[in-house]
Amino acid sequence: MNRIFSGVQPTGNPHIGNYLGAFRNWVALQDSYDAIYCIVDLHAMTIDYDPADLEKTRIDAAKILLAAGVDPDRSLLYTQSQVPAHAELAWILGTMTPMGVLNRMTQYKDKTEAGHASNLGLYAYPVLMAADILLYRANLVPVGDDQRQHLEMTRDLAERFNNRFGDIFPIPDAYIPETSARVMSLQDPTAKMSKSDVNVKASISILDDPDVVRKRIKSAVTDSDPIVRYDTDDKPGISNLLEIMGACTGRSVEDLADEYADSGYGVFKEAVAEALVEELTPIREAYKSLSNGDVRQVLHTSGEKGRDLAAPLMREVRKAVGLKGY
Ligand code: ATP
Ligand code: LTN
Repeated sequence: MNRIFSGVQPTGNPHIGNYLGAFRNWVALQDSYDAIYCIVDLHAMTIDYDPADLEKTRIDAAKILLAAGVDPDRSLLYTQSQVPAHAELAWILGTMTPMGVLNRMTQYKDKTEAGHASNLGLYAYPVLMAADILLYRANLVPVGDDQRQHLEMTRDLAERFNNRFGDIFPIPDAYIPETSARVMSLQDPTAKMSKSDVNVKASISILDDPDVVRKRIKSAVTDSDPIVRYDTDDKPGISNLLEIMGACTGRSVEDLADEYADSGYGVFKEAVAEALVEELTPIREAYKSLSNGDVRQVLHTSGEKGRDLAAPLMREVRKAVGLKGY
């Protein structure tokens, strides 16, 4: 079976962008792939954080993924720091990553411009991400649209490594969904919905109560022309809501736009909110039924399996680069 790998940073409250753009596909792809899912705690350390919070957000992220349907009997779910080979492979890949390539990565620029302190970890973030993926010889990486550039860099690094040291890594493909790959902020529909947005009205968390979901959709920024139409340039707010509803109902945005064209924004927004409530309710309920102890057990078992899976690949890599052990 082909392998998929993906990761999420334990940096706060996961939102519907994370769910519709990524987690939902992680769950669906378990049927046809050997799946490895990782809470990337080493990545989360690249911006200012509180160690006590990190423990909570790691468990919470894992609990949300289990509640959403990641099945620990079929897939691995663990934290990156449990498998030290992620960091070792990142170092090796870092020695073959040109500075020019890292200078072109937009995330470092975006984060430092947003006020995050610059540090080597933040700069080298994409190299660690490449190591995550290549460590398990993943073929497919389900992510949201914002990870496109990192995936391109991962493919280039795999090729660079293979050309120099022999064919060790498959070249991984990104799996980016057609709708909802970039869920936008509800307050500024030209910006991505983000965990770090200080405006609480801009996003909906996966665990938000139905009333909060309804309130947030109701106050979503739209435009003054009352026609519901999919047009990301002229009507980014309405288009975002159409994408959210499309992802929740399995209907195309065109089909939904036809149905709600003349119904008025109020009625349309109510329908979007109900579709979202229906999608999120089972997850919220499953989340409540999971204990932190259950989650720790899953992480522990998967972490062991991850270390076992990574060991033979790392032996091959060490040998290929001239670091054969004694
Ligand atoms: P955020 O911007 O919300 O802080 P992030 O991009 O830093 O999130 P993660 O939480 O690690 O990072 O993202 C987990 C997954 O969710 C990734 O695959 C990412 O591409 C996807 N994702 C994040 N935001 C969105 C969004 N607004 N729409 C669709 N997918 C998203
Ligand atoms: N950078 C990703 C998280 C991430 C990831 C990965 C995703 C870290 N390592 C490997 C896919 C594969 C983000 O969503 N911010």
